[in-house]
Amino acid sequence: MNLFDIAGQFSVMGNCLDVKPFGNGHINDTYAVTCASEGGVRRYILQKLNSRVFPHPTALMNNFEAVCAYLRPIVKSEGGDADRECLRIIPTVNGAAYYVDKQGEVWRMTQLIENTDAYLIAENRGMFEDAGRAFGLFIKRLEGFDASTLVEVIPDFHNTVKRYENLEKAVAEDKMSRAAGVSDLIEFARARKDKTGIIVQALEKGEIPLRVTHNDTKLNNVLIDTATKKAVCVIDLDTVMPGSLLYDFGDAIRVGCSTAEEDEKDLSKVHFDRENFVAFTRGFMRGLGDSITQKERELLPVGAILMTFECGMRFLTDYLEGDVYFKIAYPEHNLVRCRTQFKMVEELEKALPFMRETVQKVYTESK
Ligand code: ADP
Ligand code: GN1
Ligand code: MG
Repeated sequence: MNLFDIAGQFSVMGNCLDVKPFGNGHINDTYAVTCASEGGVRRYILQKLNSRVFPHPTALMNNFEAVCAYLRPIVKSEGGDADRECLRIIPTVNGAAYYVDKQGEVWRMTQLIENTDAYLIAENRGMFEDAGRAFGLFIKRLEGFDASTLVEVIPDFHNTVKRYENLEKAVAEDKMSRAAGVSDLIEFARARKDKTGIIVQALEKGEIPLRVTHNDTKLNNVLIDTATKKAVCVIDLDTVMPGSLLYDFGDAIRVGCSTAEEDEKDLSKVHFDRENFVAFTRGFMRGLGDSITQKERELLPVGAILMTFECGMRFLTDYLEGDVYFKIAYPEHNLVRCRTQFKMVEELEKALPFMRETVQKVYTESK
């Protein structure tokens, strides 16, 4: 089946004129579909779900639909434009939330939100601050959502202790005979083993609340208005699950406070951007308002370190396992990504006192 036939399985307006690859996510295959009817031209996002990462599409799409349905009236009641600020699922011609092709691949469609862009690196601090506001607001808006109705699509997604165990398992199995070449990185991870439980234990002890969180808050998962450069819509809802807001804060800092891209080969370019940290913290706390607890505030800087460390471990694990999870463009891609993450961990560790002061300062300013 070609892409036009697959697009034709959905309730689009008019005829499909064009289907082309779009965006640069690491997991799903994403296409922009252009359709024309007498009413004009409309574009849609068509995605082939990564079935290895997401083996239970019904549960995933139920989560996705439930979150969108919950957010829409909230956005409207706040005077927002729900068609721009919330994703809308386009059902199949049979009214289903997704389509399964003859190879068993799962496809879904959403409306393409026009006049927006996704950024790998923020163009300026204001943009990153507003992305922070959008991610904070996303959590705040979902505060009343019953987390127990969401399926944990990837169990232990941000369980850093388990991510560490998975790395050790990959080292022990060493399927690709790559471990000897990365002993420095394995040692780097081992030296931080005792830190891996901080968030998990805080959740277990009830010191911080379990919330509905996004769990994948890199900058290109929020669409930015082309003209105003303001954050319009949080996308990539595949991993919306019960979690901690420290995950969302930390993962965003991991990407947005690095002076280089995730796969920069020259590590001398990878630094912690302090001003970006101030900007994001300000935006995130504004978005959350009173929702954030004192203990969560206290742990925000640790969240940044742990999420960066965890992501580095995931890239390293995937490299050792033979690149079976993240899309790669060349054989060492996951290794390069791991090195940038671990460099950022060092940068963040050095900046811990600064991050703590900043959180306190931003909080005091907001009172
Ligand atoms: P992945 O899980 O692979 O990261 P995403 O859902 O994040 O997939 O989509 C990949 C990219 O496609 C995004 O970073 C963004 O550039 C673009 N994109 C996704 N959904 C939309 C949408 N509804 N409107 C406009 N662009 C979108
Ligand atoms: C993946 O889907 P995407 O590209 O937004 C991954 C995240 C990682 C990120 C690293 C479902 O995000 O957890 O942090 O790559 N998503 C999943 O860039 O594993
Ligand atoms: Mg994405």
